[in-house]
Amino acid sequence: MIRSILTATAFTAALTASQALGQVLTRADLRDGQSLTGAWTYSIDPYRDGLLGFHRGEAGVGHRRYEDSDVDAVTRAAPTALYEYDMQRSAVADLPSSWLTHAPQLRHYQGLVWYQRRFAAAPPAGQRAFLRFEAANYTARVYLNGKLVGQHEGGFTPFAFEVTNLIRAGENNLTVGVDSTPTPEGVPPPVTDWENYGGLTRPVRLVYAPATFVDEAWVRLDRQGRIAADIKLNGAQATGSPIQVRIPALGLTLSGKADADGAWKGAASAPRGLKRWSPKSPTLYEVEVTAGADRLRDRVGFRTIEVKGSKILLNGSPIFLRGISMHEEEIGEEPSRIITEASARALLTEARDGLGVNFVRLAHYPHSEITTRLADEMGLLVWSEIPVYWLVDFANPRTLSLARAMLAENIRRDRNRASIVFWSVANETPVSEPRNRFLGALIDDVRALDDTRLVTAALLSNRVGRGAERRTVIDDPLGPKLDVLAVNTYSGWYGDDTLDQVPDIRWAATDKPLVFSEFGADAKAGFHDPQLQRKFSEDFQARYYRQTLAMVDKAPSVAGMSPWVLKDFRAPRRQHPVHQQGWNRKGLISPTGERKAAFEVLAAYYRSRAVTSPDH
Ligand code: GCB
Repeated sequence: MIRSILTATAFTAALTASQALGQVLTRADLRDGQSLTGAWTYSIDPYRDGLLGFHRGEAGVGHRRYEDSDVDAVTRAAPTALYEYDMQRSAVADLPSSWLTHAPQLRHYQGLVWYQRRFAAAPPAGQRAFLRFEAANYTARVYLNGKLVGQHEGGFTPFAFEVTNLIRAGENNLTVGVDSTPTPEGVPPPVTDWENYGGLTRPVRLVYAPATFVDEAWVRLDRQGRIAADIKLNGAQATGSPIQVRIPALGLTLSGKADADGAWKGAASAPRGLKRWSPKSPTLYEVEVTAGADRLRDRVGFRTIEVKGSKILLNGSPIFLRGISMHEEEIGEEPSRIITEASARALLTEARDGLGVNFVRLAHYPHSEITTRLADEMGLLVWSEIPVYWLVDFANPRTLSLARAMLAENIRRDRNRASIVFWSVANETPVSEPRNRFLGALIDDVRALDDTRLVTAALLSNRVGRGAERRTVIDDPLGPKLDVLAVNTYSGWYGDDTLDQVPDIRWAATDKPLVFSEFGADAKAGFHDPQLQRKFSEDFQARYYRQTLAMVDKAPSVAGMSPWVLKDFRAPRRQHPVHQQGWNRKGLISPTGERKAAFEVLAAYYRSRAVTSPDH
């Protein structure tokens, strides 16, 4: 790893001090605009010279990658000029993609990379222009035509900056400095169990909208069973502007006028003909929101999700969640977090049609909008989470505001996705007072932003009692604040239990639904050891699944599971030279998609579950 003299913490502190987080610009993926994906040039900047000079003052002219200059022309005109970069003649990368695969020497690079794209624009008269990034990992500074337009921290949620006054008719120069360096006060923290894919990993677009436009359009079936809409306009003409929400296939129109804040809420009883969204029939309706000159469309499914005792009810009937966890990493030898519709479809299809799942846990951070839209279409229930993982700096107010911003960005982005049934606020975080307060604040935020979904967190469990009384309990003080208890458990892989003991591990009953949010064991595809059944063999993993499923079957209150994990994924902590080679091998399929023996064990289990608890 290449190290930097300006610490990453100093870099992000400078970011947040100078500029607030960007807007989400909800549903922007459906707006008119111009795609800026494709060829960008890039330049690494391990010492962050493009930001600060060698005595920590202003960066030297010859280092400022973001300037709107033609380095070659400048140095021809002034032979004394010294430039130590030239973005126009730098290497070219095809974005979106992490930089880890741009060139072999970048495979382990963590730090700052500058990207530049020159493009022609033709801004329509009277329209506002925004640059919208679906994600940049981890911090991003965005410059248009040499001017800083904004900065954002957080690698998995979208942000947008208005550039109406900076965009030029004709040639434009967009430069983005992306720094992947994790910081102790960031979210996620520096130590995780997945690859830190630095870069512009999701699409970038120039989006146009009228002077007053629909900035938020949350449309859903509310808790009273009505179709409800919360609309927020942005622009000088917002106040008093007439708003219409139409669902033509249902013959439904809601209308009203924006208040002084540009906001309006409306609701109407759901028409009798409404077909509710479910895994069995994932019906989506065209929804059209109009306000003044703006018209925004979305495809929305309508369903309810609630908890009754230890059951999860979808549209009023109990559903068992036959799930799988997955990382955002495409199938292939050298993944680079390139999520296209095809790569997302390949993962979700293997989960739904291969394993027979009706539920995916999108771990451990918000996945691409492409994936959540596809889940809507394919009828997959979704667990969505933010990367409050292991040990974040719970006592630090800055870390809390960052996590709250990410949570809000994620919820605002995806509140219209019927597939999403859980918002999860954390994964395996150690219990402490500051942590309980931190997560408590996040849970309150979820409830304020969206009262139509369930709140959960992946917790840890404890063994209590002796002999016949020995059982596993979830005694996390966060439990009472959650709708669904979720637990990660690895007995038989980590810890001292043998696989023979696993089926007899007893779980205490809970008064809420319990989801086994993770269990799993590593196996290197192709390594068989039928006799000894050593760890890392497919045989061990298959037996681990059989034994763990027997345990799950005996546990009371179980409403579902999402074993760990669909596919082997890059994990720098995993360096066994024979079995792991930098991959977490708990996948049911290998990096290139070969199914391991345990795949069929889980698939067979889900086939039998689908008979006893059919989807509806
Ligand atoms: C966990 C974590 C997950 C890891 C997994 C493992 O509990 O939540 O991120 O990858 O265990 O493989 O150890």
